[in-house]
Amino acid sequence: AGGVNGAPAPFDKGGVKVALVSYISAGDFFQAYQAGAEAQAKALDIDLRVFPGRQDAAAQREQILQAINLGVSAIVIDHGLPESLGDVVQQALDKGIKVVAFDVNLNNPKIPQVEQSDHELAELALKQALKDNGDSFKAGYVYVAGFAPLDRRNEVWETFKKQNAGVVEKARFGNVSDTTATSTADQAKAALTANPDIGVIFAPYDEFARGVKLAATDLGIVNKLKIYSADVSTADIQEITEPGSPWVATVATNPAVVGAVSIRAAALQVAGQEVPHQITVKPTLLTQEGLRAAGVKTIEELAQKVPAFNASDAVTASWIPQKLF
Ligand code: SR1
Repeated sequence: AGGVNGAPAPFDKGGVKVALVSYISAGDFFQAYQAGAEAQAKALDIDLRVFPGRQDAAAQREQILQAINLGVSAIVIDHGLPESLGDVVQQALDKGIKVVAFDVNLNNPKIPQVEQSDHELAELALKQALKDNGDSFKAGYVYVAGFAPLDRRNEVWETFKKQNAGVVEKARFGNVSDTTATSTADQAKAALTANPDIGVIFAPYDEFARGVKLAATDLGIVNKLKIYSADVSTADIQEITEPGSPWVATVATNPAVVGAVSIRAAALQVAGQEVPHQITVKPTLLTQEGLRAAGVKTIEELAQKVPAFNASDAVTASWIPQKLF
């Protein structure tokens, strides 16, 4: 560990221990988020300890206790169930450990909350659905309650239905597990078979959208369905832009940038510097048409064309290296 030139203590010496404790690790979004956190940690000469998530609340609690015992200076908590985290997070704070929460509402003024502006994300996706389909359509909706970003996106969906009486939710389904896409595909198949008049699916998580696309392909109905989602990855871009794909739009940040922002929020707190309570990384609407026209095939190519995919100006400081990807 050599430290970072010009950085305040303890980053001038390097080797500051930080833990990243995730609830979910499977899937493109979470892998890219972790990669971004690792890149930012490396640039700050942080000794990042990654605790992979297994969708297991008890295991996540145990991992937070392990991180406390390791003597970390900060813990980034990436998703999770707030009811099972409150007391262990309080133990960390009581020991002077700084905590950052990404997409989990820990409701503590000492814990900055990172999010992707989920209301705006859902609004952009649904505005595109209206533009493409008019204000009267039968919809399927993919949702699992209890995940902060999905709950925030759900608030927008509920308002959207009230404002657009012609939009009818015919089916609601969804699953979050280590097999989210395939389990959601099984549910989607049943929902689409029972409701052949569904023409639009709001699936605000890329694993959900992938599952619905799988179901539509198996049922041979890709040409009568349009899928609107959240998130993006290189694999998603390929699925969106392939000929005949029903996945017509997504609204997304670069998850690697969100991971980097989470580490910066932890580092600034450890250095004794101010961090806003609410830290937002804004998403961008990406349509199938736009991606095809731009010839974008990977997230790296997207980052070259859309500046927001390269970096965020949230929680920066002159001593924090930012050119990571
Ligand atoms: C189960 S929650 C999944 C969401 O978390 C992140 O906010 C991603 O955007 C993903 O859609």
